[in-house]
Amino acid sequence: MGILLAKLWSLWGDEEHKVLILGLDNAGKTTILYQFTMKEVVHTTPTIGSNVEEVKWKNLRFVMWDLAGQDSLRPSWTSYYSSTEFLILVVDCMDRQRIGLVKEELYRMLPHEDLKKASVLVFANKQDLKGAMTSAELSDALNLTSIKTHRWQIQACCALSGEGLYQGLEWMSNHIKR
Ligand SMILES: Nc1nc2c(ncn2[C@@H]2O[C@H](COP(=O)(O)OP(=O)(O)O)[C@@H](O)[C@H]2O)c(=O)[nH]1
Ligand SMILES: [Mg+2]
Repeated sequence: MGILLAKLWSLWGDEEHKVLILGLDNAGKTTILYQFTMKEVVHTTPTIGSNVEEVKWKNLRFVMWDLAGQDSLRPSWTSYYSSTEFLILVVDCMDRQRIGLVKEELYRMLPHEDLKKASVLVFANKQDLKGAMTSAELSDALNLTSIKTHRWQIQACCALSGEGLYQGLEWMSNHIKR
């Protein structure tokens, strides 16, 4: 009975879905989190090296962790991995020089035990800037089509205007694993 109730409850969408927002420093992670919370704000809890916010979308509750992306802080990402349902990788599409580094970080994360079940949403950010990589270019650069172990999606966006961000949320809501 308890299990049945829990299941019904989860169908009503009251469970939390853990989301990690990762990417190099300056990619636009915090801007994206801020855009999401401006629309459906609940509360803020800033902590050292990360921000966590609850984002409500439709009848779903996403708990989003925005982790600091500086070199020295990236190794600490693994301590946040457990029970992650979605990984949002934010990429600065003007930063062609560090795209190799982004790729390295992505393929370092994917095999991690705690991320096995996570779906990956790549935000090709800063599309408003002239000369930014398109999502197709970014997809090639990251070789996304080679990823068979995780469900993934790439979405072009501009975190400043919010363009594209909700398509990303929409994709996530459609890929909640029950
Ligand atoms: N032009 C442009 N700038 C952006 C965009 N998203 C973020 N930025 C800027 O990029 C810088 C880094 O953003 P931030 O969210 O702090 O990056 P984080 O280090 O990944 O958290 C800030 O100056 C933002 O205003 C975007 O879509 N277009
Ligand atoms: Mg930040």
